[in-house]
Amino acid sequence: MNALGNHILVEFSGCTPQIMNEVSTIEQGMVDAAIKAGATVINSTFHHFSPYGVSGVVVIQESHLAIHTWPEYGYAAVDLFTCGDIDAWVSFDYLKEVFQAKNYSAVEMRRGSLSLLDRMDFDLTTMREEAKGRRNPDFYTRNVWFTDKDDNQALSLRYTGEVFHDVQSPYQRVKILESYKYGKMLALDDMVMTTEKDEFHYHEMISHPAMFTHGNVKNVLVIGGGDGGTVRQILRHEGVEKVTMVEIDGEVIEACKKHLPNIAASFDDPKLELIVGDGIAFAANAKAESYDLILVDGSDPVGPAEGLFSVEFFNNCAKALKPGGILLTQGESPKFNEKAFAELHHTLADIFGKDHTYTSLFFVPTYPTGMWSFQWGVKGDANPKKITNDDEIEAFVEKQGLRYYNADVHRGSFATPGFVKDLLK
Ligand code: SPD
Repeated sequence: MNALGNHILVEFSGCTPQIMNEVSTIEQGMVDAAIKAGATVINSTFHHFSPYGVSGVVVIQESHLAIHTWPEYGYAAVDLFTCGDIDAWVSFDYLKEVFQAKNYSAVEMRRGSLSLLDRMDFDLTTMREEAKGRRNPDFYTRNVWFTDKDDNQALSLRYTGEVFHDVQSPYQRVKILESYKYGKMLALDDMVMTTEKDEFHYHEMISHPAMFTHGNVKNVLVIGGGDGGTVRQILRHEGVEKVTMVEIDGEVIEACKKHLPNIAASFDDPKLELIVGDGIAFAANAKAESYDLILVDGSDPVGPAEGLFSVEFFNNCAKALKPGGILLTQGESPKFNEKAFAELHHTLADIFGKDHTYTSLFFVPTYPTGMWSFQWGVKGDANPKKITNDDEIEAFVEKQGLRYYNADVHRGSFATPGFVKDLLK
């Protein structure tokens, strides 16, 4: 070859969109494509973007293979840059099959034309000696990332590439992945919902503060909450007589029962009535003044959960609450979804009255920005900021082995930073 390297710039189109969004399939395909061409793989780094798109590089001893995908266009831009005797067309042929590309084109160019370069002599001895102590291990490390993001911010979790469950339900894409730091996690439409290791932050805070504010909850309605974590916490309270849970997507329940059994641990509880159905319609038809507590444990306001942020839905929930009842809903993040956060607060303030509307903040390390909220509407005079039952709370915390909630955290969760106060004005 009269050049240092060979660069093939490939356009794959008409590819299967699902494959273009499958980071582990793409990574494996790229690594195998390198190996099939006779290259030595040093390292691979791949990243999945939410809701779709994958970027990654396989570094080989003979240069690199790189890819960027646009699943929504069934398109992948691939670079096959090799040097030495590697025939990257072997990689090209292989990837064409893996991606099920209907159309493809490629431009090949030589890089580093030897007729234009002069070789220079230089002494490597000292550099080699210095480098001995800092050699990288000569095996390739998988580096696959899951990203939950909007246009400007993201939260990424490194995961093993292992996808235990991946089903497109009639409502959303239901995935269970294995993250390194937080264990198995549930993602809906590529947004993190819960993980084995931090689920207690969210599930303790959606349930116990309202339970201890009310003080005598017997009949609970949970809308959403398909992973089962919320009903599990509610059912820790002995005074609860009945929990009705309405989850629209049975696929979420099944996936969590199978792969997250410690969270989905209470679906067989005799106090639970589990309804796989539309929570919005359920609230519209609910008997007036029948629940002490309504918890809305939905996902973000896109896709099937959008209606869980509407005025009509909250009006129906308010009607279904008994006097003195409490509504608490997943309130989004004041740092990530400022608009949804503020609008939700104002919707509840219009329905319940400004003085009966509260916002609690808590920390979830696996949600973008980490700062998340629950928003409250109280049908009566209970004030969650003014609890007096600390002893009862601490005894419960101790007995149940809670790890996030306690009386101090209860009060502290209502402390609002200035920028949050501004959003709530
Ligand atoms: N962006 C994440 C919002 C998630 C709300 N629901 C989580 C479900 C946990 N039961």
